[in-house]
Amino acid sequence: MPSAVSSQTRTIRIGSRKSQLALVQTHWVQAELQKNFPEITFEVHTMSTQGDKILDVALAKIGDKGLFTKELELGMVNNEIDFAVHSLKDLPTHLPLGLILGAITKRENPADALVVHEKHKALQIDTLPAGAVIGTSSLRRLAQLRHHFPHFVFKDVRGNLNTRLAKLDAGEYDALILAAAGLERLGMSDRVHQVIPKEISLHAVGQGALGIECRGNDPSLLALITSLEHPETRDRCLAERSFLRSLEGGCQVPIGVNTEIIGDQLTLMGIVASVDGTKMVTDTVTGLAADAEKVGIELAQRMRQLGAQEILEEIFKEVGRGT
Ligand code: DPM
Repeated sequence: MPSAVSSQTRTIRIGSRKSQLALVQTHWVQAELQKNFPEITFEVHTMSTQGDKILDVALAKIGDKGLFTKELELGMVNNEIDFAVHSLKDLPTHLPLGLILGAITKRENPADALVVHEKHKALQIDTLPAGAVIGTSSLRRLAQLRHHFPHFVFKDVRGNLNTRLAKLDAGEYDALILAAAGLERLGMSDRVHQVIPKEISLHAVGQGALGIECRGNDPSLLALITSLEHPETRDRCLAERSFLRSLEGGCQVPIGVNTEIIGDQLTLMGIVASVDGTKMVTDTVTGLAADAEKVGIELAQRMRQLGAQEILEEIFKEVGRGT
């Protein structure tokens, strides 16, 4: 197969989901590449994924592999698109044969954010009243928040960001927990009422970064994509993904992380929590950023010895293994 880049048309097809957030992200990638390679044409091709179609079922219950990525991956395998832009946290840690994670872009704030109904605007997460209805479909957020705030009522919420915010504003929830990065990218930073500190809740693996997935057999295409790589984000996210992969946790299990790089040292903190928030295992490993994946594996091994595996087995029994 001729390389996509050396082909006569020099048009590169970028695959994206259709959601507003996905398109903002993909258009950013498209614009950056266009700047770096003005002689090439970059086109965006949109596709719906299973996760876009099933909107009425709790995410954790669908728990399928690559809920937001599979159709785009098929598109690459079938040569309908050349690469795909994903929210890295939605990209499974095991990729289909022939596909690789070509680049990881600079991360936005990876933390979760509290978004409140107007009537609570004087309050913070630790002052919201008992019985406050908190909207989230993330088992990770649910488990960690339940641990600290057992007096809240947690309720599933699905749909795109605007749908969720509309439900909040209509009074269906007292507050939502959403990724700060998603709100920021959509120009809604003003809805970030409080950034949830890591002492309360660790973020998801890869949160706030974009992952560009491509075919592994096309070095000239890879060379385009790696122009967008952000080395520090890559090292942090590779450690996080290696931790998740080693624990065999999918993206729908209560596993959270925090990473930091100082000099050449990378520190990875992890948490595995039971869904009811009563059991938690947490630990931290520091190692060379250049050995990011090793740091992730080591943390997983240590946390397994501390009981993380038992907590995960319990959850897999209920919701399946996911990705
Ligand atoms: C994954 C989760 C959620 C998304 C689970 C988790 C949140 C689901 C929910 C794996 N993917 O975080 O524990 O709260 O109902 C998703 C969002 C973004 C990427 C939205 C969000 C934007 C932020 C980013 C959905 N995927 O988390 O509020 O790029 O990291």
